[in-house]
Amino acid sequence: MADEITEQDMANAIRALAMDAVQKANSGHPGMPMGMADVATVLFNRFLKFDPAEPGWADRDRFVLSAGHGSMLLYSLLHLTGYEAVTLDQLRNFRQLGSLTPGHPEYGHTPGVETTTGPLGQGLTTAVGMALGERLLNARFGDLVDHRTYVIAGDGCLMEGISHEAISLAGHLRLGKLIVLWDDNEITIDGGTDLSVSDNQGDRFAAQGWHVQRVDGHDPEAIAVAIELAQASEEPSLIACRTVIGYGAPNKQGTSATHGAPLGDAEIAAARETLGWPYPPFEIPQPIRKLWLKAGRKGARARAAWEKALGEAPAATRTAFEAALSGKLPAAFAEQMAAYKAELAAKAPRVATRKASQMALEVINGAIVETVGGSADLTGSNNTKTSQTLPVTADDFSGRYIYYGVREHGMAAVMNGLALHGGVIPYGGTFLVFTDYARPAIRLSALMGLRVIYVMTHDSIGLGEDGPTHQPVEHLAALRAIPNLAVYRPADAMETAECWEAALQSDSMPSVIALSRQDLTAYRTEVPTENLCARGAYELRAADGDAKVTLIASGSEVELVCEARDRLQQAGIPTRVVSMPSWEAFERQSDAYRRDTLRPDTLRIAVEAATMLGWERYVGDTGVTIGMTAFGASAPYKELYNHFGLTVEAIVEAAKSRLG
Ligand SMILES: Cc1ncc(C[n+]2csc(CCOP(=O)(O)OP(=O)(O)O)c2C)c(N)n1
Ligand SMILES: [Mg+2]
Repeated sequence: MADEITEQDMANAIRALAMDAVQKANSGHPGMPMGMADVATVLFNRFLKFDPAEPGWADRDRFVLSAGHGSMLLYSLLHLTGYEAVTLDQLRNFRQLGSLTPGHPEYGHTPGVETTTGPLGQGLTTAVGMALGERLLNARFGDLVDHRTYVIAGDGCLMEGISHEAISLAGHLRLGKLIVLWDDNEITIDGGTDLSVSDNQGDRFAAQGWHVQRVDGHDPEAIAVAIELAQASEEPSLIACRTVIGYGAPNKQGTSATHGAPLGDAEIAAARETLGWPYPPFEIPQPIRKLWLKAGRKGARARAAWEKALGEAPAATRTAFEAALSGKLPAAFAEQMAAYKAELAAKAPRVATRKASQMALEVINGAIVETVGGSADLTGSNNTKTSQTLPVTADDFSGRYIYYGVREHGMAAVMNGLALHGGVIPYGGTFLVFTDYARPAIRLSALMGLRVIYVMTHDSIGLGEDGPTHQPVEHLAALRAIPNLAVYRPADAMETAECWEAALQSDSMPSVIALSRQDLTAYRTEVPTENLCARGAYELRAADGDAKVTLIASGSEVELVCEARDRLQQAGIPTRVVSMPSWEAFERQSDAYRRDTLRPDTLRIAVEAATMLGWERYVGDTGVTIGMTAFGASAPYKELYNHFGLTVEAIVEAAKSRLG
């Protein structure tokens, strides 16, 4: 048998595993793996540079299954090529609790899965970030970083709006080592794509600077030729692979019936007949298995050669490369931040926190060469650029600043790709209100536990005249609701430095740093002995006397509560102030610390220029929340604070009336 085995047989192994695993799980998506089995076989068998023995090899090609519902395609490939952890039993346990084979691929869960996919379009855009990461590191380390990024995307990925941002940015930056294999099967869940889309995708990609080819996705030689041409292209490549969804299932193929449901025993039996695959479920004949394992071993030599090259590289290069890939912050960073904070304590600058963020970044970018900044066309407002960060262009990837353009969603997903690629620490800015435009990718940063830092300025009605379209109200609450996402809202320059430091130190969590447009008084004027913001909340002002009231605020409203505290003290009501830049960090503190900070024995009043949803937990049943209950308005910001009742007087009055 060995001599006659073809890639068609190898592809049929994927088809069989996919239809059998979906049938056993009684849920899942057999159509896409069966349709793209030939394309994937050619890619993994002939082209992809990878080594199942070392899934983390830094110079491996990246493979992203953007059409994440086709997860059985990826799991079959990982199993067949020899990723040890992905056993046949794991395939048998497809979609079961605790298995390595969840419904959609999850990064950090299954070796060989490069990114979490399932929300259509995210994988494609994340892959743009990976391809960009490759170029950035290549500019720093030369041939040590020289790999490609391959994507399998479906009709759905290309319909999603984010695909426009992804394709446009990749074309603009001429990411020639990015190759997208489009599963052009003309089917989505509702039926034929003609129900909902008439785009000429080839023309669309070409118009955005891509190299475009069309092939029969069931013709291995045609696929191979197309991949070779794509590899040679200096532009990113789209290969439209015309396929039949559910290929091999004689009665259902070519229809949406194969998209997301088990084929059923009868159709599976018929498919076995059609494909010439007489073997029982989950059984792969040895000769076919051998060929697949051979495909999995072919990268070992390339990896050995790469490791040798790394070993022979100049010591300084090797050290820098390993330091970059480790993701650890350099020792000098803490010292330089300490010096900067001492300077802040002495100078007590009254600046907007967005400005303070830039001041901190000037130190950070000087100390950490891995940071790569950017903004979605608001560089001068977000203050994300510093003296060290020169622009990244299609002709020169040695810079550290990305002009993401007006593409918030794309920026966030690209930053995920940069973080996943490794070797860089991405941060990027827009207005806090537009986190809504980036939210699906922010959610994935959190789900994957990636160190991506979102610099979100203009964080409240405090931005003033631009009005309610630009004034976030519900955004802090919405972001705080995302698990594993640290949301920071610093109150002054010192807190901003501390929040940046905490964000950089959390290497398995993304952070949002919400920053003011308006200038804020410096309240932290002592040289800190610990990072108080990393505690989430802390006592900023003690009460004179036995505290009756605790005023809690974040960001710009700390100013209000500090003034209110002084008035209450003058009125004979001992009052303390708690600054609370991060709920998430606070929740991680000990019970004792939280109790001592919140002081439930006092009247607690929380103030924030945002919806107060959730603050009840910190003020208790008898406490008071003062915030926004409606959208903002267009006016100078001080007038807005008065108009919406966010005033020192309102806070003082609330305390007095409650204390009777
Ligand atoms: C953002 C998003 N919206 C909707 C879905 C639900 N969904 C999963 S697959 C799919 C259809 C995708 O069609 P296509 O990419 O052509 O996949 P095929 O049916 O060809 O496998 C949809 C709507 C999703 N996963 N993500
Ligand atoms: Mg489709």
